Amino acid sequence: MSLLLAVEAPGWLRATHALSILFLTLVARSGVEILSSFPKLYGSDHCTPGSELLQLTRRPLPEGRLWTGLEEEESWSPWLALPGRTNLGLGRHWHFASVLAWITTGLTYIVLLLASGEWRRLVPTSLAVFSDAWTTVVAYLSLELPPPGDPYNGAQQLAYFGVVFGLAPLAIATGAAMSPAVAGRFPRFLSLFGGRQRARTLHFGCLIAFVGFTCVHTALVVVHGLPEGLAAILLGSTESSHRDAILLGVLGLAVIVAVNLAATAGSLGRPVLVRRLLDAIGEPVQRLLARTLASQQRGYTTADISPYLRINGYPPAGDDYAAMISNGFRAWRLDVGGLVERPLSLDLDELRALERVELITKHNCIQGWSGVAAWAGVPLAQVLELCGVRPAARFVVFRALDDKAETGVGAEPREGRFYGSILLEVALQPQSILAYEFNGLPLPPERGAPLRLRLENQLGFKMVKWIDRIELVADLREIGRGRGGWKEDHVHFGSTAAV
Ligand SMILES: Nc1nc2c(c(=O)[nH]1)N[C@H]1C(S)=C(S)[C@@H](COP(=O)(O)O)O[C@H]1N2
Ligand SMILES: [Mo]
Repeated sequence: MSLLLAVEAPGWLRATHALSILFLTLVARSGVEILSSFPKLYGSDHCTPGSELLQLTRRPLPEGRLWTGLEEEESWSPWLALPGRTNLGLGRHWHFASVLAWITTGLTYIVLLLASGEWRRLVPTSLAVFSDAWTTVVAYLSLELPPPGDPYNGAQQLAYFGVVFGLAPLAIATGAAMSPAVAGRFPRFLSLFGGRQRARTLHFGCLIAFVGFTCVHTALVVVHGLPEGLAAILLGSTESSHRDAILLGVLGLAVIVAVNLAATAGSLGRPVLVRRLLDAIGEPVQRLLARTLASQQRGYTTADISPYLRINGYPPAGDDYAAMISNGFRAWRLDVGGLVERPLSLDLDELRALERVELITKHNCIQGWSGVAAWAGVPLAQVLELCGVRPAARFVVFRALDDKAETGVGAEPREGRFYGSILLEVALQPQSILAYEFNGLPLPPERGAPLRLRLENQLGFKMVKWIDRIELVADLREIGRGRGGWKEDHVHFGSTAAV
């Protein structure tokens, strides 16, 4: 009987192997949750409806009326997605926390692999590995066991090497490329993958490859002799007690299932608590990225503008907003207050008289869709300079005119005025603007007329539309439910959205 696993497996190798299985189940399931929010894959960053490469939804788009991206969201089962049932916010918290744990485990493994000389198991050192792999695959396909390797046969060595040094780094890189802060600061990195949507499609391909590898790998361990395989990878040697190995294997599986069940049930039952725990890991990383990676999007021209940019958020309902539209927003004013030296009240003409910035940039919605558009407006930094920010201020809060009790769609709770907040440092970045023009025309109502935020290193939900008031504050706890914004309060999005 040939052995699939090395006869001797050191403790650190067994521990990192076990932990990476656990973390990968969480990473994969929360990734599926994120996908459920926009279950469509594209080859181009325009995400033009109708040009999908793959669609995991049957629902047609609404026709003959204004529709929003949130109406494309699907609710998937908690047995598959973590946590399931349209919980993109919590799914993202799980994805980033478990991905950090998985990467830490993987790095530990690789460092020890290189330091211990065990890398020789994994890294092919001669071209003979290819012919050996071929012989091995032919043997498997003719339902025979290939001759034993030392410790692995060619096909095993290539597969393990490919997963550790090819697939895992690709999954991490394509994930990072989807971060608006990373893509905004390092546009060339995004081009490496042919854009955000190709990175996203590749990232999904990585999930399929991981699942495929896991199935084949497990099947081959069974074919080669499960008890011996388990003894080697759990207890360190094929000579170890097979009975103990099987018991430990069953126990390990039970732990993985229990952790997944607890993660799902906890997230659905106590979302605020779970979110707070996971935020302790994710939020500091997000803030660091948001502060240090200011967007430098520069490469786009009018030729890059998307034929159709999706919309999220329905315009304010009711007569007040309709009246504002019909009198050309002459009655509208932007109030700026809070921790400022000079409170301001500006109308549109006064805002237009300030410095004007024009941007052609890529918008990244938290759901996953993207698109390029041209924006014009006044740098937030200039408005903040006009009002004089007091030293105690740390956040900028933006109040909007839309009330979700009237405009909510899909899984959105039907309550509360929309608002958002950003770190003062993000507000001061050069591409953070208060936009009053979209693709060369005054902002249309559905885009946030008369004034909306553009923050090119953040996800779309941070870019509050229909703004009528800005406040500088030292602390977010007193505002709304105290989590930083309407999306943060009601659907558990993280309050900094650099990733
Ligand atoms: N006031 C308000 N602003 C909002 C929203 C909203 O619902 N209300 N949705 C946000 C989301 S999720 C996104 S992706 C962007 C979409 O901007 P767009 O409609 O111009 O594409 O607006 C953001 N700003
Ligand atoms: Mo969004």
